[in-house]
Amino acid sequence: MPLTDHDAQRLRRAIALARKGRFLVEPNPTVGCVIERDDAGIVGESWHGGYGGPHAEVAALEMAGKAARGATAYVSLAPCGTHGKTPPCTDALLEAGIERVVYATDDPNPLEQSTGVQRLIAAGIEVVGADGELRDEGERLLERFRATLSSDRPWVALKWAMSLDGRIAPRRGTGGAISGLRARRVVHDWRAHCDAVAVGIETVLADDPQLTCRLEGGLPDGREQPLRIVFDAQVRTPVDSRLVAGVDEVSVLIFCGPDADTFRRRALEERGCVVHEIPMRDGLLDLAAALHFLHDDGVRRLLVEGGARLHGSFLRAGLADQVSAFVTPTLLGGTDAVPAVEGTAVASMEEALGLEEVQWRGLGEDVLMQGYVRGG
Ligand code: AOF
Ligand code: ZN
Repeated sequence: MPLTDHDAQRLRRAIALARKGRFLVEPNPTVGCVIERDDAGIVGESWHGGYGGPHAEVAALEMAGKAARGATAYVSLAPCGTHGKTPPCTDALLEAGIERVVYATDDPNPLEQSTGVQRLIAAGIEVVGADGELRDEGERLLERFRATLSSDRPWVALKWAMSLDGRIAPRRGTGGAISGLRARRVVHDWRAHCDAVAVGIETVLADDPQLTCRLEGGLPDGREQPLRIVFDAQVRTPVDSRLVAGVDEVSVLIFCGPDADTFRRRALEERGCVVHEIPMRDGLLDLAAALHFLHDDGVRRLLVEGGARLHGSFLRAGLADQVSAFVTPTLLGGTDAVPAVEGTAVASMEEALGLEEVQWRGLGEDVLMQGYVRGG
């Protein structure tokens, strides 16, 4: 049976919902889902809202509860039939008593190969895939996902909080929170929805960060603390830092250069840190080599939380995929305050690095601005 006009309208709604997951789920696809019953209208709708978190269908089914029995599920992507970080959506749909599934486009994940759709059909569910314009719209949601499927490095999200005059600290070597409480809570949620969090050694020395997710309600269901990473060419991470102090609970990986001090390296290893040597490139750690290593280790989403040098290096190497910047209404003033991104500036506005699909929202007094790095 082809799609009705009503189906098309609901599928469009699912596609619009999917976009709410932008900047939160990559390298996973953004997916939206609407659940509707002929007699009761829309009983549930949601989207994939965090990497490693519930898929769109599962979130929408949770909202629908018992009302999902006998309903149609509209999904922007064919429901998954395999077990990734979360159980297959097809199981959840069948268990909830969904009788019809309408989806916009197929999942290009080679692990999927329509297993979800086949299982639904085998279970006697009516499954309808869109074609034409609607399928194209669904496909457009997957552009970045397709690119990441063949990538051999993790998705890299840069995050910083800066004053209104674009500074992340008053002076080199100083730290302290710039953004407000609401913004900081958001960051803890991001830490729960990535595989690893990275900083540069200067940030460790200035802030002594823990880099763990410390949400009031604890870690979200099924999530673990992210691996904590320090880019530290000379292994200067202090053995009495908070990172090292908590290594038995949450792992620490330090990337060092070939001429790192053996004594300091051994001291960190004895404390339980993993120290991995990578080559240098132009006097700095070779970030591409580090990312390949992380990808081999199963890291798919990496959150980079500073400092300015590390941001600059990722951007200059073309290895950053998204920027998420909190802007706070304070002024640090002066050229000696630390800028959000260090390195040599572009020569002219024409060379400036632009962001795509830019989105902003207020969080208390702060503004969160996010975008995809062009060509990232
Ligand atoms: C869906 N609904 O909302 C999404 C899907 O590791 P996991 O469990 O999050 O699985 C990730 C894979 O699941 C991803 O590569 C893609 O194939 C599919 N994404 N599928 O049914 C969703 N996000
Ligand atoms: Zn799924």
